[in-house]
Amino acid sequence: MVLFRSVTALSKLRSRLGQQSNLRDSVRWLQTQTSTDLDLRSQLKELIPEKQERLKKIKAEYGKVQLGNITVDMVLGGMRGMTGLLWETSLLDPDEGIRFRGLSIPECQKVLPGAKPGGEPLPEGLLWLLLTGKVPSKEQVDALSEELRSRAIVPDYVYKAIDALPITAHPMTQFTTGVMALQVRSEFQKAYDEGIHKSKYWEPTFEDSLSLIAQLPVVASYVYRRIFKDGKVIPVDDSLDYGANFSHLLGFDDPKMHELMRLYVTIHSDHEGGNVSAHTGHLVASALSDPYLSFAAALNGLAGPLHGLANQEVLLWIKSVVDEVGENVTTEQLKDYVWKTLNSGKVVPGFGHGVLRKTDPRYSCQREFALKHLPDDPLFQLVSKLYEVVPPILTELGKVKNPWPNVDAHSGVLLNHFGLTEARFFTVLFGVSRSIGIGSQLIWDRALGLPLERPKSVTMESLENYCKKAASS
Ligand code: CMX
Repeated sequence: MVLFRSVTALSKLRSRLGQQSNLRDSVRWLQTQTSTDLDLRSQLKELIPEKQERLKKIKAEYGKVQLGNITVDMVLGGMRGMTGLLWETSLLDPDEGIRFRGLSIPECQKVLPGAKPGGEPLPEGLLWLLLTGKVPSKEQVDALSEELRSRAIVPDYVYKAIDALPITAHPMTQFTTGVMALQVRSEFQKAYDEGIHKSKYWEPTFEDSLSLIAQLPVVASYVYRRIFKDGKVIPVDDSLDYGANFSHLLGFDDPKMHELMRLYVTIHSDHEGGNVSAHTGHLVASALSDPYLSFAAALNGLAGPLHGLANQEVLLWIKSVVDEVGENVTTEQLKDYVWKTLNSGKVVPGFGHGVLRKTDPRYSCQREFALKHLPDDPLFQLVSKLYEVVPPILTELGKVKNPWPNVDAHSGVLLNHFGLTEARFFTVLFGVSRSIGIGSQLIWDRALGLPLERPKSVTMESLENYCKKAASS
């Protein structure tokens, strides 16, 4: 990569020399381009020792401080409310929603560079923020865009592995197969085989994570075009940023769709560490599985209907409402449809959350986007109506802890509006986005030397015996 960066800088210099007569300017420009300011890896190298010291101090000074009590309900209830993971890149507040390195979504929209001033944040900027904790400049983001484009090369055997699956295989199955095939070139695995010292684990993890993030839009688009567009593949456009390029690779070049994709990838990137996909990636990586293996595992968790597949389920559910009742559905008809769904033993997709207790700000910012760009879209209007109809019904059930909509309640109708109508593909978009959060955290996992995860489990018998003993003493 160092070689690549020098070659890229030199070729840029050559083209600048072609454009400009002032050699001194060009040399000065080259100096700024190769400076560590624009290089994410160099930035991380500076930050890591400080964080390692901080973690050591926390362990030494506060190692015995209790973070809460574990109850039987928690053990039997999917570990809800049990703090058990260190996750640096983001933190979820039940009422406020997600904060990426301390910044809420509206704050990120304000401070992260867009393609144009005031535009939606560029996902590369978020990647920089998640990795370093610092808001990048536009120049830093542009340098990272270029680096990601240079890494967006997918070997032929990856396509062949996908092609071996029937076209009817779910897009997530095809996508994860592609990720597993990408693993063949893992730098981490190679370095480990060659006996790398553990203090350097983060370096090949960085290489793998960045390459993975760069390659995923290419693999995802291949899957999309293979299934839905007669296999005609579109090449990467060197003039476009990460989000716009992803949209372009899929076949959508409306500037509004580019903006949507930037926003989509940014808000789906990370949601602290305990959700199924993030936790799975972190768990698998704790065995020193490389980022490809870990991320493929994470994707398999994301593919479940209670997690990432919900964005597919929401659009299919909304379309089933339209098919059965029509677009101009009344509030009463909608209520009946929600009850019908619940009475048939299903969940209402896009509502509820394991941690959030208010409307998901990822939902709210997508609503803002819709109000700005597609206020008259009939499916958007239906989504708005659902906001009024569903929460009171879920509240009436008496058991739902959060009746409000989550991120998945909104994303599908936005994509559908711009022509990406194939709901079965949506979770793949979620997957591409998640690589930014999970990939960033995996680098820190290795930089901080986080250990193998191995919580204790109990049998029902041992749990009963423990509780009886506790009650009698
Ligand atoms: N529709 C119907 N019932 C719901 C519900 C919904 N949207 N949300 C929660 N419930 C039910 C649960 O199924 C559970 O019922 P049982 O006790 O009969 O099993 C009960 O209410 C209590 O659940 P909870 O504590 O409020 O929620 P959980 O933490 O167990 O589950 C979630 C969270 C997201 C799985 C759940 O709200 C759900 O199934 N929502 C619909 C699917 C969805 O939108 N998932 C996407 C979440 C965001 C993401 O990860 O991408």
